[in-house]
Amino acid sequence: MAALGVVCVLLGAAAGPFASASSEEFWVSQSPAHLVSDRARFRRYLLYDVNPPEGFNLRRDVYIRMASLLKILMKSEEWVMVLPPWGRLYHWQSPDIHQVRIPWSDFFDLESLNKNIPVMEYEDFIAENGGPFIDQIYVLQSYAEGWKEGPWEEKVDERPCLDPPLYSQDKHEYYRGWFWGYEETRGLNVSCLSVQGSASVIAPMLLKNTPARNRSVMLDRAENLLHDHYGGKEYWDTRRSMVFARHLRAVGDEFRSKYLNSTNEADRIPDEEDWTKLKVELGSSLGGPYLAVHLRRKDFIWGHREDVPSLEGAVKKIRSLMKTHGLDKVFVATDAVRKEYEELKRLLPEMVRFEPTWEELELYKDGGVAIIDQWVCAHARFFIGTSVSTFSFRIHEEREILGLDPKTTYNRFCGDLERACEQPTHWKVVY
Ligand SMILES: Nc1nc2c(ncn2[C@@H]2O[C@H](COP(=O)(O)OP(=O)(O)OP(=O)(O)O)[C@@H](O)[C@H]2O)c(=O)[nH]1
Ligand SMILES: *[C@@H]1O[C@H](CO)[C@@H](O)[C@H](O)[C@H]1NC(C)=O
Ligand SMILES: *[C@@H]1O[C@H](CO)[C@@H](O)[C@H](O)[C@H]1NC(C)=O
Ligand SMILES: *[C@@H]1O[C@H](CO)[C@@H](O)[C@H](O)[C@H]1NC(C)=O
Repeated sequence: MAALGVVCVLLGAAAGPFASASSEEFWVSQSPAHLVSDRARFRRYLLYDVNPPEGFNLRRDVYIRMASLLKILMKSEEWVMVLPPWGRLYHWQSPDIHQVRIPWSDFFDLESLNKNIPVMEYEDFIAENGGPFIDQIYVLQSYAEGWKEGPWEEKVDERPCLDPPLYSQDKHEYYRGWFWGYEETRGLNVSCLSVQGSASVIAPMLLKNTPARNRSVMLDRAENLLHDHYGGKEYWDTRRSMVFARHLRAVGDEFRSKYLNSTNEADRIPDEEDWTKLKVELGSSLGGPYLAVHLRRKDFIWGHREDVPSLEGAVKKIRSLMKTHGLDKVFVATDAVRKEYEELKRLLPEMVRFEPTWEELELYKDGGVAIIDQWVCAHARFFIGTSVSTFSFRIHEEREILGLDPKTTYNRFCGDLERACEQPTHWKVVY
């Protein structure tokens, strides 16, 4: 039986060709078994994916939760995190641009990530594993009965799948699914786990499994696991390790200097590449001589939310902030659709925005452009964002890491008619 064959190959440290799949293009015929170090040979792989509608910035948060799980697993065994390729995100709508199977190195600095936990790209996993097979997939879900009265309890149990599974068996009894656009990937087994609690709740279950048969484990719908210690040292270690890719930082820096008269030296922003050595006194950084704004629109205005301003309201606030802080330049990051953006430009003609050429967009993709926007916002003397946008939250964190004064960071626009306009919470870095 085919499934058995795969198990044998994996047991044999991916050494030989795999008969029933040998005709298929994915098969790595030159198995690099002799190149694989002992450590690699015995380590186990943690893969994960997130509910498809979730955006880029929530996914960054799920990475932090998975990293904390990985740290727990590594206390008992050798594990490595396989980074889920980016793609098919709802908000990444630029036409004619290929936006699937994007490796993490397009957006983040892998060397920096690796200083926190061992990580590898999915394609490297395929090569090291000897093929695109995932031994065990757990689809995480809540409990059918919900959270009953009584004290909060952390638990995990194997349960029937509540939703129709997103994986279907092919004629070889392999499970096929989205797998980040890697159609050739197969799961050997899929089952559902009801979970309630933080990421660590699932660790005993993964450690109990026999490694030889469950070397690679994927947690799908990983957002169902919560943070172990939101805002604690471990949270911040992982967050700080999520340094943007060097080429995107370089584009952002060039833009700052060219259009906003902003350089690290003049802005008193530390020039440290290594996040493990970057520790700044809050308020010691000054930031560039501009106001930065994150105006989240699209679905935030379709819902007519009362905590989101009209464009007129936003521009009024922008003008007043520029005056108060003596800033004559304003950088705007926004997802506004063209028509609304033109209206904004009419109301605020002096605004500066990062507008990629088609070539640049193709190169950096929507995710890279969003990162450049976040980078420029993170370096401003004063920042104001949009209520409960994770995009704005990630900018807060970046500014906190850079050591800007919290007063210049935790600000948000208020809805035109909003009465109690509560401002964002200050989360201090724990080193
Ligand atoms: N370039 C750019 N893109 C933006 C901006 N605001 C939103 N976006 C895009 O819209 C997406 C939605 O925002 P995210 O924060 O990532 O999505 P989310 O996790 O659903 O979070 P919310 O903002 O809370 O909805 C982002 O990933 C970007 O692709 C912006 O200011 N600049
Ligand atoms: C699939 O995984 C479930 C849950 O771990 C397990 O009960 C079941 O025996 C597995 N099936 C196979 C064929 O390995
Ligand atoms: C993985 O481990 C579980 C639990 O120990 C087991 O039921 C399952 O059969 C294993 N999966 C494979 C593919 O062997
Ligand atoms: C740029 O900033 C420097 C101070 O860092 C200032 O001396 C200079 O006048 C500024 N240039 C412009 C064009 O605003």
